[in-house]
Amino acid sequence: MIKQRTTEGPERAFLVAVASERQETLWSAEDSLNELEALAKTAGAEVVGKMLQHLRHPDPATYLGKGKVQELAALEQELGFELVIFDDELSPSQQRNLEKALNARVIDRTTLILDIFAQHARTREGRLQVELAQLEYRLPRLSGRGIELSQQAGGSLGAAGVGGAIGVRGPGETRLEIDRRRIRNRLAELRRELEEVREQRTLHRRQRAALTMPVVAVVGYTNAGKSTLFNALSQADVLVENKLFATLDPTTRRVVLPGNQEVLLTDTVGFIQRLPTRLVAAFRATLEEVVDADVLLEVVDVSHENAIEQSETVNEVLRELEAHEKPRVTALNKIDLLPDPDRVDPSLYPNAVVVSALRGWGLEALREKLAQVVAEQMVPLQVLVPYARGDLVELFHRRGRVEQEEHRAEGTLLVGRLPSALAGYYAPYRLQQRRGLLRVPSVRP
Ligand SMILES: Nc1nc2c(ncn2[C@@H]2O[C@H](COP(=O)(O)OP(=O)(O)OP(=O)(O)O)[C@@H](O)[C@H]2O)c(=O)[nH]1
Ligand SMILES: [Mg+2]
Repeated sequence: MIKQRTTEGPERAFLVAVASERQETLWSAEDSLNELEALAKTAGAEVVGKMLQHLRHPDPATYLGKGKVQELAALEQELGFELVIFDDELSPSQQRNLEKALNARVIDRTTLILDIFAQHARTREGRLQVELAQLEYRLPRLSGRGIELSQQAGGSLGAAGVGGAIGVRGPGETRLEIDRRRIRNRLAELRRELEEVREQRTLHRRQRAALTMPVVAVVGYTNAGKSTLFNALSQADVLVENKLFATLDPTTRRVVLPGNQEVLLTDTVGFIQRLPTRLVAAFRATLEEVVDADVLLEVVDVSHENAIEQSETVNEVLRELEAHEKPRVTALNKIDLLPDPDRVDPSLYPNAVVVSALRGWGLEALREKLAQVVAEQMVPLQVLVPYARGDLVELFHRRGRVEQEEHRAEGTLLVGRLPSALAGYYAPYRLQQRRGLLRVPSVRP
């Protein structure tokens, strides 16, 4: 039986992790458990205790060893928690067995992350994606326990996931009381709707591509300060919170970099370790912003004790998305929190600049670095534009980077770099370089 929530206020949660010998990631079980605590608090729980067991392998039936399960049941009597969160993915049978042995509801890391996503999804696409991911995750876990689940879901789920119990909130209308057949139907419907949204998005992106503005995607671990930096660079007003996954839906703004280079800056959802691939897939549309970007701006919270693990996790996710080879600028953020900022070694990261997004430190250097890396993505061009085509001179200034400009008798000489997509417009006015001298081509329009 699943215990109903008896009191208002935060759910009391107990956290559990197993440190197995076969360490798959570079994260230690302790650090991961601490992160789980931050996640649980973000979801609105009050964490009343944590437990870490060292095991060769997690127990296939109960995840924890039998003795530890008993210990946990005793702690439950003592501390009175109603929720146990495991820092791993539990199999459906492990979850069932644990719920039998305990009075409390049992959820795993993935369910918790999905719950936070559900709370933070704002756009239609975000909501669809979260619901899809939740249902896909729940479907195999439904077998034989439909009745229990409908009791659990009854009444505790408010609209838009507000006020529900952790792990069973959802942004859509779908609730656990519906049976598996209805879930399957809903899944098909969601996929269809998402496909529609995706088509619109592709269209939107094509229109954007026609603007030929380079796209810079802000990426990084959750809570690294991406939205704060995004706001500082774009004077935008994106929700900034000391919470994990405050941002779920991508936001895009036009930003003018030094040298008048315009770019589209996109704020994105944060990454986290052990985000199941399935989940990453559900957020494909959101992450397409990353896949599509010309340049990545990675934000690293250098004040975090796991800054290296976090940055490596970001690399892993980028690799999964096949975006890890894109040109990258790194913002080593929250430098204001370090007692000894000089100890940060920017040479460890690609094109790194030390900043404090919150205090506005280092932003000019970062903008310069971004302009430089964006410019490297452009083709070098030397043109002599007749005075009648002032629009092309203006376009070069707006979209490209002018390194030299001279007003000659025949027109305006421009030397610089331009997105390759625009180079065609200047084909009639191109100059070739010979023996270091600029020469007007013999064939003129
Ligand atoms: N001290 C300090 N705090 C910062 C800095 N940058 C961001 N923060 C704080 O870090 C927290 C997270 O910032 P966000 O900008 O929401 O981080 P994010 O990377 O967008 O997080 P998600 O969207 O949740 O993945 C907030 O409390 C910010 O105020 C900084 O340079 N210095
Ligand atoms: Mg954010």
